Amino acid sequence: MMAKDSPKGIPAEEQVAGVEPYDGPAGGWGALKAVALAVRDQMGSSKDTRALLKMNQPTGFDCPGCAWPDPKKTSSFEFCENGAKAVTWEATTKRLDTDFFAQHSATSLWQWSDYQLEDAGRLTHPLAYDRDSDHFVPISWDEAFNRIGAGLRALDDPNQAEFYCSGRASNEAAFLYQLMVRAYGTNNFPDCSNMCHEGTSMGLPKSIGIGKGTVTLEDFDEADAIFCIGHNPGTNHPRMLSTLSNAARRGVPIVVANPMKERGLERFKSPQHPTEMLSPNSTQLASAYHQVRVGGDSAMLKGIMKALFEADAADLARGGAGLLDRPFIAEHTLGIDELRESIEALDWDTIVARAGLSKAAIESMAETYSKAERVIVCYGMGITQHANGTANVQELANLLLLRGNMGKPGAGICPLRGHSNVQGDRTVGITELPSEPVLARLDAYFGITSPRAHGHAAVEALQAMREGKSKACISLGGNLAVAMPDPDACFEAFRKLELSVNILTKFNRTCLLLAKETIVLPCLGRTELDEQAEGPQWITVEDSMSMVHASRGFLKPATVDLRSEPAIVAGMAKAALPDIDIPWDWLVADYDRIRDAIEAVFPDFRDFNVRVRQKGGFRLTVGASKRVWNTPSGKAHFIAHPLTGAVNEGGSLILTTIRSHDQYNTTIYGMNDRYRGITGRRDVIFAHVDDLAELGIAHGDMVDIEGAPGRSLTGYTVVAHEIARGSLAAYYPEANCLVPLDDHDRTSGTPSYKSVRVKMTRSRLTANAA
Ligand SMILES: Nc1nc2c(c(=O)[nH]1)N[C@H]1C(S)=C(S)[C@@H](COP(=O)(O)OP(=O)(O)OC[C@H]3O[C@@H](n4cnc5c(=O)[nH]c(N)nc54)[C@H](O)[C@@H]3O)O[C@H]1N2
Ligand SMILES: Nc1nc2c(c(=O)[nH]1)N[C@H]1C(S)=C(S)[C@@H](COP(=O)(O)OP(=O)(O)OC[C@H]3O[C@@H](n4cnc5c(=O)[nH]c(N)nc54)[C@H](O)[C@@H]3O)O[C@H]1N2
Ligand SMILES: [Mo]
Repeated sequence: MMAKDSPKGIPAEEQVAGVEPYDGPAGGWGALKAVALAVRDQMGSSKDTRALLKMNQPTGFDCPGCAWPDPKKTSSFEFCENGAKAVTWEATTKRLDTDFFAQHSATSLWQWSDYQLEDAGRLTHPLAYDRDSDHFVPISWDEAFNRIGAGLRALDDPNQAEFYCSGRASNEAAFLYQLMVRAYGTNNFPDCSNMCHEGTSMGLPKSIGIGKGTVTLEDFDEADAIFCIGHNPGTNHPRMLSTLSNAARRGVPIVVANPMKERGLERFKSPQHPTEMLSPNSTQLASAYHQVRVGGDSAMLKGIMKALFEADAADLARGGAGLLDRPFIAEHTLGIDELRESIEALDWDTIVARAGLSKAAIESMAETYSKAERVIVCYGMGITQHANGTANVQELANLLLLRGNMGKPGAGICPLRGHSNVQGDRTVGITELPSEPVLARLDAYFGITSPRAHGHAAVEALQAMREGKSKACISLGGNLAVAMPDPDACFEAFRKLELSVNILTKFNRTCLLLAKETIVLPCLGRTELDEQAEGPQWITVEDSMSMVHASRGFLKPATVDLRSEPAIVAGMAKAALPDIDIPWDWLVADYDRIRDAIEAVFPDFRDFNVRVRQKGGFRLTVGASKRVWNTPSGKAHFIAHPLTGAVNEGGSLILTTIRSHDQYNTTIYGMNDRYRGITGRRDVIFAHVDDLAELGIAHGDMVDIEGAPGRSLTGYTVVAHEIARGSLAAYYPEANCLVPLDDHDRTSGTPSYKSVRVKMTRSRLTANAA
């Protein structure tokens, strides 16, 4: 059948199924429509749609979508399409009841896609895999806990168990979890931060004495330049677009560095803004958009600093005061000379080639930077998920320190965290590298002896499981096997286990990697009312800006049989540790008691139960925000790095893996990626039109992508896109098969999800498809 010309005038012969450029702004009516559809599909006419109105309100629940903070001043509903999707998919009326598992065998469910599994609905009962029938069968909570306890007690050594934590868990659940795990005897805490902002957690303490961002939301009102590097807020932190558009309206330059043109960084029509919604207008966001090559950030940042040093020298030569903040550097920092020497040693040709940006473009970034008195640098996975992720983060700190853009209003560093409480989980003890003072206080409060040896982060955990050294894996949330790189290695690792336990709201593919004993425990989500022995409870979370606040679910739980995460941890702990005298039930009966314990172990939570009851909560101490540098020297450090980052060699392209607009990590809500013009499919590769021409490949052709030996993606459709030369992009988790488990940042352990060296050729499947 002949395709008709599209409404955008693309001739029929050039049309590619499911690919059509998107001309609109981010947000706008498209966002409202997407929410309406999600509500209809997931919640029908349920009255629980009122949940959407209580998201991020002082008396409501914290949005499970992302860790962007809430504007304290607004009492009105802050609309966010992807937050709304996260809520509707949790508050769905669909259920995975016992009939579902009676109907579908584990083997048949393995054929389901992530989208189909997620769409099937909420878990309702504790389940265990029954090998004889190949079905998951319902079991009682007591039975589940007994089996888990027996499995953990059967191991020769507590270090044979891995305890994963995803960033959805509340402070209370995570704290109780680390208590159980340390009382059991290990520091094996692979956590989703290991795949995400570990470069921040490991890199920033060396630079500025804390592994967290230094800015607050109010700082954005005072900034006079904002840099957005390697993050896609239109999809992943949509509430940030309100902040960015307020800044843009004030005339603040917003400088973007991203290999892909992302609509959410270009234009925004705010659903909060009735006049904007009703007019053809939208707010222009980026004032300058630099399509840095994938993996080219190290070169770009060094280039900006080189241009700054050169302009500084020129200014001094003219008799000016220079462009560096010399009093700040003298009083607060160490290492400037080494940094300067390392940057002066680099030549511009190398910088330009490696960054994929012209010298003029890099100089213009330096000029915007040096003209502003107060600069915020925001960044995400485009910076951290590389073999040089930690170095990248430290280069951002170098750049900010050169002009004293740390610890003053309107300036600082802003890592965009992923999961809504990933930062909090770390704060309350989910780490494989605990500090001695923390362990000493934990031991004193609970009368236990925590292990001192360092444990496993995510890559190490999977390697230990694969080698048979670790035999049990318990996951508090998440979809570890699917989120990790290298499914061949990671799936095999899970299938070797003696015991695999997943505590989840929804069933996912990690549950289907069948261990000797495989148990799935259904838990309450953020939106739901949590009733414990002494009444309804609420939890706390910490956002990207170190604000700790309360979150109160109020919807009727999906079924009566669900338990809260703290209650599940307590149930496992009692079964696994019968001889340890911790009053688990008493702690869970009233979460204030867990918060008191958090305060005892982490003194920064002083008066926790009082302060968190104040509207908006409180901010944890961030020394660097006040120019207090908690480094061994008491100063902030410039850290000189060699030029790093993936290089296109021998005709290779560098592939980055990204999120579509219709997914939450491994949770696929739908097959569209509206702002990138993709509808109904995910099997696409984005490429630059000139790279395609060089390879003799046309837009819409079917291609194969070859990575390291034995790693390939076949039969993908290539889409000409506004992406940097030499760079490709594909969706995660499908493209994880191209990322070797061993290819990670040696400092942070973060997999190189965003710089995979590949070759692209016309597909060998083409003949069959035609
Ligand atoms: N709706 C929704 N919200 C989410 C999530 C979700 O999946 N869906 N996930 C949550 C989580 S856990 C996280 S960590 C965050 C992730 O939020 P982001 O950090 O925004 O995550 P990504 O989509 O992986 O990629 C970000 C951007 O990096 C760019 N990029 C890729 N490679 C490079 C590079 O080499 N250099 C530079 N400068 N840029 C590059 C991509 O083009 C993309 O625009 O979002 C959180 N919020
Ligand atoms: N190639 C590639 N791989 C990546 C990335 C990438 O950019 N590229 N990003 C990485 C990043 S940044 C991250 S953070 C990881 C994500 O890794 P994970 O956090 O492990 O994965 P999610 O997909 O967020 O987890 C989804 C599951 O969480 C469960 N869940 C949802 N809500 C709750 C809750 O309230 N409680 C509990 N207990 N469970 C709940 C649901 O059952 C769902 O199946 O993926 C990483 N993997
Ligand atoms: Mo993340």
